[in-house]
Amino acid sequence: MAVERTLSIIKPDAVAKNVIGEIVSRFEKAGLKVVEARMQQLSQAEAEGFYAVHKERPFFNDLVKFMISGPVFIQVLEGEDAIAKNRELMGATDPKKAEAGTIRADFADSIDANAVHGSDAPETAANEIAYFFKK
Ligand code: IDP
Repeated sequence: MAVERTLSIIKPDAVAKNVIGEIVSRFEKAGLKVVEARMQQLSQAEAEGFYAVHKERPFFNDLVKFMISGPVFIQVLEGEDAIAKNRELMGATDPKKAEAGTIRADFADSIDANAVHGSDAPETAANEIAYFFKK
């Protein structure tokens, strides 16, 4: 297994619930290391740009509105198989379908307000990390 980096965002619903620490702790216990992090209020343009791949989807406007509804906690996680490991810890997009014990099963209220984002593949991870953490 290769050491990878992936982008994780703790979304406004989870930040508002005051569970940043609990979520980060799950990453750390699974062997993922936080190598970059910051709290940020996204602008509309930043949220639209980040989710540009979904711009034709019917939920796009609501997704952007939700992502700018409060601050988010953006991190780069590093570790063996980090991309898949993070997705596993997150659980399914729809918390009703997420496995028990996953972040979304435990902290998310709905498919719209689903607590976390995580990159889904090496190429998107590289692009998403560069989007928020410009070197
Ligand atoms: P992911 O976050 O699990 O990778 P994606 O399919 O990339 O899921 O979708 C991005 C985000 O868009 C989801 O996390 C969720 O907040 C929102 N989303 C996806 N599908 C729907 C839907 O059918 N209705 C409302 N929101 C959705």
